[in-house]
Amino acid sequence: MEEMMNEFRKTRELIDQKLRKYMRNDEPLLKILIESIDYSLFSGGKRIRPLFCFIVGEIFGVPNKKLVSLACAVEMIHTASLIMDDLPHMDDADVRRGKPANHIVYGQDVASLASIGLLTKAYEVVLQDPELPDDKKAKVVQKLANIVGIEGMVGGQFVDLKHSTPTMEYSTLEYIHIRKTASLFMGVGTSAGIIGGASKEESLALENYAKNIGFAFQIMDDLLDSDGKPEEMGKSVQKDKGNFIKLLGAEKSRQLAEECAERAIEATHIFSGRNDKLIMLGKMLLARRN
Ligand code: GRG
Repeated sequence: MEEMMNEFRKTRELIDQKLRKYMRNDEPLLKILIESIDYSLFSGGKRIRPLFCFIVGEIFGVPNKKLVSLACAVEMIHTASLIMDDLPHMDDADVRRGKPANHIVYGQDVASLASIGLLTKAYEVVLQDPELPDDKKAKVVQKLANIVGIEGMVGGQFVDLKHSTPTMEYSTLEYIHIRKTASLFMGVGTSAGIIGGASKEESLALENYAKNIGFAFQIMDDLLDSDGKPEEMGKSVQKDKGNFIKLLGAEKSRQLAEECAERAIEATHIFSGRNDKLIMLGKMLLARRN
């Protein structure tokens, strides 16, 4: 576990350094927009998705320099989604990562543009990466667009906004969180697999692993929200919407998260002998406190 924590710290440093490079923009007229993007991009995100990206890369012997554009792209997509999610016409949250949400500081107009700007940049950094061959870049961008779009995060957010209630069907809750949360993990796993030359079976295993850890991650998020106070959690919590705790109760939710983690671990057997970090990541996500 200590080795993993060290790797995690190094990943955060590398990602911060590369993100600063990708986001560098000296145009004076854009100063506030870039400031608003930086405000959210460098506000203490855990960088779990980039870590997952590098772990998958290692399985296929791919050096981090071939994965870093993808790792940064997913962090850009993730941050773009958080900025948008917090907006008043979405989840209407004032606090994110212990700080005022982007739109509270910069206004809704700037926050919306920061979100779209980051999302678009994500595709650009992959497409411009000289380390990757064109066919792989195209496949990765197609995968990312798919997991963000109507069948992915956008669809999940829509169903969350329009159909989430404390008494909704469990299948609706599942629909929402596979798309809002797990799909980005799925996009990371399969995209890193594309870069690593994964076979069809390996790609399916990565998708299955990612779906399960992403889902477990969301259940843990709900458990932490239900236990925590907003100031401890660093974000607004306890909104009048359905979540795992309201639908299943805390104990069953925890049990479900553990089952998902077990399913994730089973999915890694195809990588036997190279799957120790995937297993550790699953355990680490279940044990998380923030
Ligand atoms: C991609 C711009 C865009 C929109 C898609 C708004 C939207 C549609 C989707 C919202 C998705 C969302 C907010 C999901 C929540 C996922 C989640 C559990 C976030 C917390 O992740 P952590 O704990 O966050 O990794 P940190 O702060 O560590 O980065």
